[in-house]
Amino acid sequence: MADWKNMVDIAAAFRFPGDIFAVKDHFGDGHINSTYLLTMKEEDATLRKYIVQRFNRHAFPRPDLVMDNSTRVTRFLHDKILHDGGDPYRETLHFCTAAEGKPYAVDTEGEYWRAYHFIDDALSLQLINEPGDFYTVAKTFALFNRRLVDFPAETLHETIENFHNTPVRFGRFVKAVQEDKLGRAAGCRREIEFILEREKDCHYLLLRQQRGELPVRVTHNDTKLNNVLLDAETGDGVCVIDLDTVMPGLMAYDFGDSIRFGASTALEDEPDLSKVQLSLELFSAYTEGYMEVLADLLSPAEEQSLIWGAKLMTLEVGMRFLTDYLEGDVYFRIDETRPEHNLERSRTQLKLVQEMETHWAELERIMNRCRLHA
Ligand code: ADP
Ligand code: GN1
Ligand code: MG
Repeated sequence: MADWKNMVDIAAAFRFPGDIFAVKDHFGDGHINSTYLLTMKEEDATLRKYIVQRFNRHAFPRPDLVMDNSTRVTRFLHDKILHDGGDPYRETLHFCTAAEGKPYAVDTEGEYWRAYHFIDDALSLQLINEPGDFYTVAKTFALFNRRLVDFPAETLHETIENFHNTPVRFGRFVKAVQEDKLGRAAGCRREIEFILEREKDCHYLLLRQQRGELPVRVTHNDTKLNNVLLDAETGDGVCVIDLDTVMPGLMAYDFGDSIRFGASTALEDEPDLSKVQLSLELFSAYTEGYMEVLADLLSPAEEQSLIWGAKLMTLEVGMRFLTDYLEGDVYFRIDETRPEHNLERSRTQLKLVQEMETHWAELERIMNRCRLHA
């Protein structure tokens, strides 16, 4: 494996004690960075695991700023968790330091790497089988937002510009359709039309933020189900991971992205659309857990924005997958045996948008019920 040699240098750069015992590549299911599980054998034969990641520089032009955000946020969380009587080494990430105390190392090819301690006896899910697990995931993400409520959001760097600026994402999509570099647009006319018909919707959240109706908070911005670790034995929420996009944002982004991914009855890239539905049961489980932790903190306008968050985060990612398909799969990693992977991903998202529109009144009813019970 080409990366093994690389891993020797990385282990040395982070001064991990011991010798490399095992390297597992393609660890996790992320679409952007490259994740490895590294096991070191220490002098006394102890095996210690680390998560090692190489930054995708196309997505993250300034890894140093990403790490500045991540280290400040995790230090802040560390103190909060201690204060709450929790175990900070289990409930938040701990980054390893390299030369000059930096939380990243740069290899000879100019690639940026970072590493953190592996959290034992925990797992992340790709699909929900038990609604109770989704309720737990909701509480874990909501607690993350809650603990960061007094972190000064304005001091965080924007690690990816306009990350959840849906109108900007729409503009890039339109450009990709017009350029149609690979001649793929003819094969996805229906999907393109579906998105174009929703141009006005793209402005919903931003407009309310600009009018001062929605506060800017510290948000995670990538609240996929698999970015929460659950205790392998008890199923309790353990830790929110994947902090690269922690930035100033709206609560609706985090609530919305969780629903987008986790309240679906199928995987994000399920090719058989008849299997893809919005589960009202899962929506309800998430909303219940979320409201239990955050209801007293949200303004009425924020509360009202949450369902819109679900629709817009889903439309936005659907648009981004389709943009990438039209541009030749330059952003999201695809399975090489699936040339239409990004198109298939886009289709599941658009199907979910449609389902949300159809069930809008029910979603509102569930939201109101959960708020009253919280
Ligand atoms: P990606 O950018 O690839 O999504 P993540 O940071 O989400 O990277 O990590 C990928 C997977 O690795 C996670 O879904 C989780 O299962 C596992 N993982 C990540 N960090 C840890 C950790 N500190 N301890 C244990 N497992 C982890
Ligand atoms: C990417 O890195 P990962 O797989 O957690 C993407 C998110 C998308 C998601 C779709 C930095 O997340 O914005 O919502 O794929 N991350 C980045 O699954 O673009
Ligand atoms: Mg992840």
